[in-house]
Amino acid sequence: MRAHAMPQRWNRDTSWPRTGPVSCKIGYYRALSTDDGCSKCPPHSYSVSEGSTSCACDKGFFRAETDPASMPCTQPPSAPQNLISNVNETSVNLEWTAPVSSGGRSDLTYNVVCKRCGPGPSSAAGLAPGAPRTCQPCGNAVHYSPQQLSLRSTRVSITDLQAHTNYTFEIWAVNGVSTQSPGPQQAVSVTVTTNQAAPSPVTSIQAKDITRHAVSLAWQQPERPNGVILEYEVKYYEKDQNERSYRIMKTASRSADIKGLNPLTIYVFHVRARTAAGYGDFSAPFEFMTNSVPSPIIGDGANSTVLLVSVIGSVILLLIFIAVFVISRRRSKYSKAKQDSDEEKHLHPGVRIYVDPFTYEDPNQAVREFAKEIDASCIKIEKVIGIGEFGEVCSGRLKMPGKREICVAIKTLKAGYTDKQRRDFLSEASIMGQFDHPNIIRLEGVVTKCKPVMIITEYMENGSLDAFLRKNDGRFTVIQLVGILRGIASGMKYLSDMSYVHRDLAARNILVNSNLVCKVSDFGMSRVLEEDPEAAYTTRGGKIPIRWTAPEAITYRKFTSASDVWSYGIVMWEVMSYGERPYWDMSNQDVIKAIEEGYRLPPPMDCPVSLHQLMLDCWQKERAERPKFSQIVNMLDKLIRNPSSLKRTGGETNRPNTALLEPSSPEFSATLGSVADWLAAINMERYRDNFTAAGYTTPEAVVHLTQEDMARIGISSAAHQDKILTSAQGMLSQMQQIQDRMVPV
Ligand code: ACK
Repeated sequence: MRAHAMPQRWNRDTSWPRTGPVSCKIGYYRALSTDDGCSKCPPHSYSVSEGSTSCACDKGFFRAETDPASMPCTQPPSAPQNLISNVNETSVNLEWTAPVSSGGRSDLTYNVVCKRCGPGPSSAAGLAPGAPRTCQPCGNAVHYSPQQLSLRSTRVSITDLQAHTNYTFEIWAVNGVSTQSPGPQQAVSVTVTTNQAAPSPVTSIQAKDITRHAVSLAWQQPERPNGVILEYEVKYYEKDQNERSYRIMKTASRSADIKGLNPLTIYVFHVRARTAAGYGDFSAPFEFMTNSVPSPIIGDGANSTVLLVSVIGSVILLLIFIAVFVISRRRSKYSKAKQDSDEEKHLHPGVRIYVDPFTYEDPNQAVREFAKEIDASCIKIEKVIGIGEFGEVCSGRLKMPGKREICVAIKTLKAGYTDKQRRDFLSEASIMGQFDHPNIIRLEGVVTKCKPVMIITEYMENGSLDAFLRKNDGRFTVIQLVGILRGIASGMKYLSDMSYVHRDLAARNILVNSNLVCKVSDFGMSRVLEEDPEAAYTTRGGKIPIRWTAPEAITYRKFTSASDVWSYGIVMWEVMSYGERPYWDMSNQDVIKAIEEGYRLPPPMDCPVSLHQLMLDCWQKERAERPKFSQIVNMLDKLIRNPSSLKRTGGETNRPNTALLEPSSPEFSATLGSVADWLAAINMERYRDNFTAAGYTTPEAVVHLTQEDMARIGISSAAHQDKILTSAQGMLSQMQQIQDRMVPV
């Protein structure tokens, strides 16, 4: 037998006689007359006559040009599966899984087709339902990573798309016989809408009228504005000075007259545009030198005499300029210092500024700009979970085409709403849609084209923080509580960086998910600017959550990020006391009065001193002295990294206690007045009779209580003993403080 020495072939029929050149029978072939023998037709192929040199492919099967005759005939692949899209501003990531059938080949690749489409039937204003979308190829401006064609991986990133635009992407599975198949090819497609994005950089800057001290600059709109350009920012500095010392000018037009420049000095200019999505990148540097004469030498205002004088003057002065270059460099130290103090403004590149939807002439425009319209058919409402200001709040599921199904919360606008109610309701979505932070509730989109009007947000399994804490009283470690506080502070830092003032920060407006991640929510209070150009804020119906609000916001409606910091201090207290009501059952008027007189909430039971100190810092009367949210985040991070700093609690503190209630003061009598009232305020009134029977009838009598005393009068629960003891010690320290104040030092 020689079979083992022959080249390996598909299904060689070794029983066929091999002596002499015999023609192959039907179903067999011999590619070359020099081949050793006949071979059986490979799968999906056949030969219909004797002596075939190749086998033809069955119907629907093909052979690529480079396929050997011994290879089975194959088919194009079926469509890729499970295409999922992920939109990030003007980029889209696509992922899919391999087709069910590769067609019997191993050279499977994928091609991406990108089409830019008009508005869809469900979201297009004025487009009849069922009307076809008009689509066109995306063109060369779009980029694909790793590539658009012949992709081996099952994912691709597509960047440089236009903002707020519908795109349809098709993923085609392709193999070596795809081009031969006459039938319809299989692809999978997904349609997405890109989000807002900052404008692309300004590119063409020109200097028009240059004089000794001024220049007129003009530029073109960025190639991709990605929205309405609200303003341009021009940054400029002397070239021989450090870039850190620069000046800024803002303008709404595409030109700027820059004044106050030094003669014969080279300046560097950068321009960037801002839309509702924030600032784009700065342009590349644009340099020019100021003139030596007062009249312009370039542009419309130039005349020939002045031009000649200018040029000569410029040459002479340029020589002088070079000669004194070294000296001027030395002097520039002074001028830099001056600039640092007088003019320098530090930019925060890339920081987005929140846009108040009420500044839009048509608030619906803000909704269109910041919130994605969702087709109602994508939403399944499952159950009512609460009642919001405008209607029911439900939980349910959202399944967008090409996306995984997710749990959502659905806020509905109840029937019979007025125009104003609709506007106010949707303003929350226009606000929320501008934020993108792990500690801010995420907006999925809105339903405005049919009723009920809905706002769809991510679902937070554990609901509001205040109720969640009350339900889980005492169940968390201090580190877990600090983690909660850190998340809220981080969300608030993001909001304050965006110049957004919340004005209603409270534990009831924080939502908690199943991982204990807290997210700031409730952006519903209408932020109506008063007509006063000083821009003091007012609240809807003048309602202010007194217990959570800073004094200056209550008295003269000065709502700022610093007043949000005050509210944050109250949230800290709510968290550390597991959802206790701030200032218990005191009336709003008493709270305002007590705060005005310098009293502050005492540390909750078991609250680390460092955290109560941070609360007190947040409650500084002078708002400038309160910490910024960035400092609060840093501080909490430090405490988390160093848990021993959280060990010391109120009981051991010798820090002056500025706690709210002062037992010997008239306020104390007015608010608590008796041991019974005090016990009620700390939720321990069940022991009123125990105290009375044992003769503890005045605050002075209880402040020296010990654990043994409590056991003796029948308070056996260790947790209750702790609570009463901590509160009694708080009272004692207030009394001592009052005595200290009365004793002249
Ligand atoms: O305390 P809760 O369970 O949490 O009751 C209120 C109710 O709806 C009315 O506001 C709950 N709620 C609001 N938004 C969400 C959300 N995104 N996820 C889960 N529950 C929510 C809130």
